Amino acid sequence: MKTTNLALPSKAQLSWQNLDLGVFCHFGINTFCDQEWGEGTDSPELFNPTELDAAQWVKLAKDAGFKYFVLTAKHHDGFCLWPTATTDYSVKSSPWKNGKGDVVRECAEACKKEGIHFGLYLSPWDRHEPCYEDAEAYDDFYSEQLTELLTQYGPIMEVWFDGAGSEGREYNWERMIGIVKKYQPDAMIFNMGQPTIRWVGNEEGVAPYPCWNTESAAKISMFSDEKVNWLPGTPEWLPAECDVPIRKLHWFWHPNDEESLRSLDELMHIYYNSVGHGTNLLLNLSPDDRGLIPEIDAERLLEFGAEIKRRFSNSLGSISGTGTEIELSLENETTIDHIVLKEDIAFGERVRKFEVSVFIDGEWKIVYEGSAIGHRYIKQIPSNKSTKLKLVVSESVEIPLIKEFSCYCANSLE
Ligand code: FUL
Repeated sequence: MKTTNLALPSKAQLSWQNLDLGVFCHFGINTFCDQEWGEGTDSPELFNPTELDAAQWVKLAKDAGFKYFVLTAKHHDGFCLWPTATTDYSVKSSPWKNGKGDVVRECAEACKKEGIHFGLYLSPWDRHEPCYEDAEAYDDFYSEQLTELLTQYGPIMEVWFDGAGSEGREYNWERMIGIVKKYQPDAMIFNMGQPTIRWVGNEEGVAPYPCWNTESAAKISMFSDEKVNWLPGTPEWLPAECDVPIRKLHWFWHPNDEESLRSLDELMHIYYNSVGHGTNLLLNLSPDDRGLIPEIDAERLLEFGAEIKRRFSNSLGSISGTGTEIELSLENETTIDHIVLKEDIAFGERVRKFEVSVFIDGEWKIVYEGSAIGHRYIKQIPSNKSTKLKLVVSESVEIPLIKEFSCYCANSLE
């Protein structure tokens, strides 16, 4: 099959896109200071979770149906959750486990045990480290931190480079990317240097529609309209990830903040607009100062996972096919209120325009007209009884390869 003009995903990107759901985990010195952005001046003495249990965090993610887990090994405050040799500003200077603990290791082991992928966030911006002022010295420092993380904790599936605070700053990305490629060649690289996945451009968990997999310009951070200056060799295929906290506006845990927990409806809205638009969803959980995910957050996550399953694990009918017209016949007349479409993106994103019709009262009625299908497109349609549906692709680049055309009665409020 000739696909010369189409951007194609790498094998690693394809596997990553198939994961769909990840848990982001913000935990660190901020957790103990009721703050989001520490200045790097808080004493390590404050870091003292009394019941830290990374197994609880990861098992929860797994039980809710999430497939990967990304931990903030170091946030902007510079405090390291592993006993790095690069600085004393870390768990080793804290009272937790008498300075002998390693949160990164505990998470890595829990992920291994639960069989879910592990990723790490390492903030380039470091408000504690004195050598941050000296670009070259800091590149050495950061390279060493990256090397430690990528060589001591087993397979790393994603490296999250946050642009916040680094607006206008140049790091030696060639060097950093070289380190990732050397030690974790299959790891996804988030949004900086030579990324393999990109930021969706907001922290609402909402991807635009269409959200093509080939967007070549993304913003560096929430705090700048600056475009990211990516290295040559950045792949054309660049799927997006939607990162969003389960507690509105808060990435770290704060006391008495329960009311900012998103409702199930809000989470489902996020799901339709992220996974339903073909991106991955990286939903943030914040362990509290005990070192546990608070019970209400844990329950909400489980409810969310259960609701996704309830709506989308029993299709009424499903078909795959090649070409511009595909019909999906159902065994019995059934109420339909959702459609799910997927292209075989291993061969690129081909569909540019399509419509879906439902056979109602003896005639075909168009219920939806769209543009992108890509990895996945979920759409709620007006609820109708029918025995068959039709997908017509009116514009495409090369022959459409539809991996899945399915319908559901999810009976949702979305
Ligand atoms: C932002 C950071 O400033 C937030 O604190 C958080 O880490 C979020 C994921 O990215 O840019």
